[in-house]
Amino acid sequence: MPSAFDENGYAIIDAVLDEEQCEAVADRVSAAAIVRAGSRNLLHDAWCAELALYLKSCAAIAEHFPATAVAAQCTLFDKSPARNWLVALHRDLSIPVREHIAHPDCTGWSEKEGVLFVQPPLSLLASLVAVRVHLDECGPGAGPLRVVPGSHRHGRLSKSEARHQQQTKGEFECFVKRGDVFLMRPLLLHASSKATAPSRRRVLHFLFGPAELPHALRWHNAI
Ligand SMILES: O=C(O)CCC(=O)C(=O)O
Repeated sequence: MPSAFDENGYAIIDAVLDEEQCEAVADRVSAAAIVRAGSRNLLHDAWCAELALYLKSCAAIAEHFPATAVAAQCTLFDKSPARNWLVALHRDLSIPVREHIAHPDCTGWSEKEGVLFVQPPLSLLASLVAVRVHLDECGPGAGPLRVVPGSHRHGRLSKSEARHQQQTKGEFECFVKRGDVFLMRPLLLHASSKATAPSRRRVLHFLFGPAELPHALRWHNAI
């Protein structure tokens, strides 16, 4: 029987990090932000690679992917009224890879912060799991992620089909406590609004996937 995660494409896992762990990770994040202009390549830092392994060791997270899965990316989203943004409804279709491969199923090549990204086949995207570690409580005013339940199960979607999904299925607003994890399929339609409260919403967004990629693609970095 499919799990609620398989059906909905998301799940909240309570208290993955305790207060002390949150504080320690938040300190590392602050230090990393000082030395690094970008925020997508945190997995190169030892503390972040260690956190990825810790997440994989948590049964409530690990049950959602194979034991051989690897962490392939960690992005920091640090939202507050001072550093604010909104994201329109979309799915995450690109993965970071080591080199260019000429194959018709590998499209949409791009480069961000010196890392090469590609849109791999949908079958691979469907197997990925994003693990979002919340370092702050996230309520309605903090610009939480909004997701369209079950929208990851619908293959390729045009803009109008995505809007239709949003209208018919509604949205789930991801309110969590500090230390909680929000698990989601990258193919889940998601968006977020600007923060309106005097809050801070720091999220470490890890991407987990299979160690071996199709068409001789290789992850940019894998832990
Ligand atoms: O956390 C956010 O506000 C945006 C996250 C997002 O859009 C993404 O991971 O693609």
